[in-house]
Amino acid sequence: MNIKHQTLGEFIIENQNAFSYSSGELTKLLNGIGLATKIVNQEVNKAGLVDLIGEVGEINVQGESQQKLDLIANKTFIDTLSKREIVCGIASEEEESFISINSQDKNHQNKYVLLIDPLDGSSNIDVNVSVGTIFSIYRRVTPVGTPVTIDDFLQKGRDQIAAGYIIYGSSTMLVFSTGHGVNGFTLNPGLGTFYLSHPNMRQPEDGSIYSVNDANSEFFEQGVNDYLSYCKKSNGQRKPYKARYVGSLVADFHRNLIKGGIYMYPGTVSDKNGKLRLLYECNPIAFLATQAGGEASDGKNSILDIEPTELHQRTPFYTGSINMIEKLHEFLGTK
Ligand code: P6P
Repeated sequence: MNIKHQTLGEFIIENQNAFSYSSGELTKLLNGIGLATKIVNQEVNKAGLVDLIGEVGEINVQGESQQKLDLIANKTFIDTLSKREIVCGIASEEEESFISINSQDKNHQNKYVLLIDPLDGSSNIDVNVSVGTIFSIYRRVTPVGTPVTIDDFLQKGRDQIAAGYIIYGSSTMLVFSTGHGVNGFTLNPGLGTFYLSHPNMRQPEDGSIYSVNDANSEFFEQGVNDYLSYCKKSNGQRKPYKARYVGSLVADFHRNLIKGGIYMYPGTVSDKNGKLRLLYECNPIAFLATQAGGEASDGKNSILDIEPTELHQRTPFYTGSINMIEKLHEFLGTK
């Protein structure tokens, strides 16, 4: 048993005074996310045994076919956090609009809003490849005591109070930051407890792994393809980089965070903003990347400085080791 590792609960209590706007609410919110994660983890781990794999037969707001586990994960996070009256609003990849959360006696007193991709990479579930949950937390900007509005969700990534992801992989890990570095917790499924297994995670400044769906390269701008050619070339100093692409952002990002590397989802001729969603995929991952000493850009500017205009807006997305991002920008002519 990991008795030497601090538990998630102990860690949160020990560090809650460092949280911006230190208040019990953020502590409750992070613990609520930990609880919802354990419930989703159980469903993901038994998906093949009960009729939980496969598609629902519905299309979500993104125009993507919904997996059964997408809906279960979405409902689990929304129900768990709504019942605890911790947040005043939730926006989800699986919901067309945001959800205002208030029980009569609370009168919209909660301070935080949550944005979430409940199960990213869910098309991988049927083939037992790692999937993940991604979350982003802001302090509301409209007056406490009033219902949340879209303005509470359309905030720049730099203003996040906290962000993180869960990776349901060979082990289940919760990785998050409250603006004071990045810490990773591994779930001991036998005990149902998260233990601090990766304290103060730092992304190596350099790496030799690139993650991209190469099949789309004929539609990439020239600078992206020039950078990919650079990655594949050996020269006197180095061998070609390794190509690693799981098809789950969380899995690719987690590996590159630990080993060093770059993840790319460029825009294309037909989809200039690419595929990934700014508010609940790119911003939280960008927050973690920068907190760990890495970088995240849209090819020109920091992801964290993009002024959002729509809940489900997309952006080209490049994140990883800071020297790899800089080299990419050289090829894009945006350095
Ligand atoms: P493609 C999953 O749908 C996702 O949003 C990311 O997790 C993943 O990196 C990407 O899309 C995969 O997209 O077009 O390469 O299959």
